[in-house]
Amino acid sequence: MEFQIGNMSESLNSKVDQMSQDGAKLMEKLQKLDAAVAIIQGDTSVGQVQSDMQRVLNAISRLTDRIRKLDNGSDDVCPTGWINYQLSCYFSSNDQKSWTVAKGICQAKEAHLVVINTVEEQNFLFGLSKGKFTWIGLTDVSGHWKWVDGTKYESTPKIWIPGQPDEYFGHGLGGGEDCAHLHQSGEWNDDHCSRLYRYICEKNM
Ligand SMILES: [Ca+2]
Ligand SMILES: [Ca+2]
Repeated sequence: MEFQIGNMSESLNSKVDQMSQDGAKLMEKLQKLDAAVAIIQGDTSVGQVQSDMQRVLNAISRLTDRIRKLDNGSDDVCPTGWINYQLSCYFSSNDQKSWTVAKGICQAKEAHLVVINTVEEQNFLFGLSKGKFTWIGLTDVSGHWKWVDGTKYESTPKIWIPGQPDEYFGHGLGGGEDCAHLHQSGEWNDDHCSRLYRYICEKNM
């Protein structure tokens, strides 16, 4: 009996040993996993990838809508008076408004002041603006350049006239220059937001 108990406690001991070794290995793996998660969380490019992914998903959804419209035999992908380019519709104004009023007018049209996502879009917009000063949906009134639809400024092309934005103060209108517009060349300048320029609204097809 004593011998049996002795054997049992020996095998129990060895099982406990084994379990604590397994436990230690598990803990080691958890720590490695923890470290890996910390590295991923610290990697800001993950956020960028997520926002790129969101844009692709949005584009696919708009494309699906477009295919559905074409299927229905309707080719008017944009409202009357709007021009289609790629996955957006654009409204180019004939009247001239301050940047803030123009922004509100675009919103009332369920659109936003144009956001320039690619060089191709920039080239298209240059054609649309016909060399006239034209507000776009870019402002640094907050201290940083921001697109009106939340698109990250860092992720888009920057087509400033060399030397711009210069936050010029000498115009006597109060403050500097916080709103961006297409200049004659189509390149961008920052100007006083109260100036009356044409504007382009953009919305999804
Ligand atoms: Ca755009
Ligand atoms: Ca300027």
